[in-house]
Amino acid sequence: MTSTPCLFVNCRAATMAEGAPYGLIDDAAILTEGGTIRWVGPRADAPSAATHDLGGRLVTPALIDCHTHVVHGGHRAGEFEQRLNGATYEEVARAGGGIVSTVRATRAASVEDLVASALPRIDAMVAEGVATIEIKSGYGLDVETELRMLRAARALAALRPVTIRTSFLGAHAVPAEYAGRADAYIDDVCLSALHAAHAEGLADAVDGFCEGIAFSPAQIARVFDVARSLGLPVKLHAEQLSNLGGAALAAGYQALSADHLEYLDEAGVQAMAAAGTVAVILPGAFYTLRETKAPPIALLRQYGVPMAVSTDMNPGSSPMTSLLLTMNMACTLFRMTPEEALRGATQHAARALGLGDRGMLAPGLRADMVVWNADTPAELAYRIGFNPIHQRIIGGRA
Ligand code: DI6
Ligand code: FE
Repeated sequence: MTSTPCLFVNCRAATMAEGAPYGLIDDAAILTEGGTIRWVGPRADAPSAATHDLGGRLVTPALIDCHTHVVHGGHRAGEFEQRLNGATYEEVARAGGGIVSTVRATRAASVEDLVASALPRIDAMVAEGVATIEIKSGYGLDVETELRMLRAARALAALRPVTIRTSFLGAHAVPAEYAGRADAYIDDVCLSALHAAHAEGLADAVDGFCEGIAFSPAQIARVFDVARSLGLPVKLHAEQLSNLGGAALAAGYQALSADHLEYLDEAGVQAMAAAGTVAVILPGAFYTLRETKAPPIALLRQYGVPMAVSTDMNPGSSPMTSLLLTMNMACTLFRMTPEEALRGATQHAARALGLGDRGMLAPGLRADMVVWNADTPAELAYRIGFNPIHQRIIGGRA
């Protein structure tokens, strides 16, 4: 971390401050010191300090991927291929595919294995300017493996210039050994694992999957009650495949976010707006599952619910690491604007993680920034499969 003040000049800064579109400052200067932004504004008004010329390029806050399952064992390319060769969902499941295959592979993996397999995916994210990544457990579904996943997530933070935030997702699926006994799974495994994860400082938040194929609102509420008693914030996979009222349930717990939301209704939107819960939009899963019902973007906009966008990186429904492509998909598939997409990968993603120290270029916030070979911020969502990154400045360090 460099503590000498540095003035980044000759750049267009998309500060994401409210007021102007993208909070754009055309000929901007950004003063950093000790890993923190001290001043942002027009270059003509800048305080004097040693300068660093950014060649007229675009600068944004570093990107934030606020919903990932990037730590997991194995992959599911085989079942992807089987399906495209005509196998039915049932045939794939009978051949040991689906989420259970990821659980099997994750249980067989050591912390070192999980770290090694996640690293190339983390690197792909970092290469696109992502500097904060949320990582969930949820493919262990037994106490030890849930803890191993979270330990692997924590270990990754020491290996790359990223902040990792963990979410305990013990309520992701009912493992085969508890088939038909979801309540017993919650009591015997999920809540024990949550207490153990909290005791070891492994969980920054608690997540769940509220869905017919996963857990009911009542079961999720039991997990959230324990989260609340431990002082942990919650978030929820809600309304992805059907409407069970998960978003309103989460909002009732002042959730940081409700995620997916394809089947969200107006009452759910209102509950989220009242609670200040962020809507995390996940177009990668929508695309992979060939879902046809889009989340209610216009309603979320109308009620002023902040929208984040994220990869949902996971081996089943969203084997995608590109947050830039996610931004493009949010625009093309869901008609979000390029500005909403960029706010969704910066300012609102930070809020979805409860992080008040990043996501914008403003005094007092972390100096996590990305310099792009781009003229305008809309280019970030506009291009498909192209990475215009020029440079990362993490903790003020160029
Ligand atoms: N929503 C999903 O789509 C996935 N998990 C979740 O909470 C599916 C995860 C998988 O298939 O591995
Ligand atoms: Fe997910």
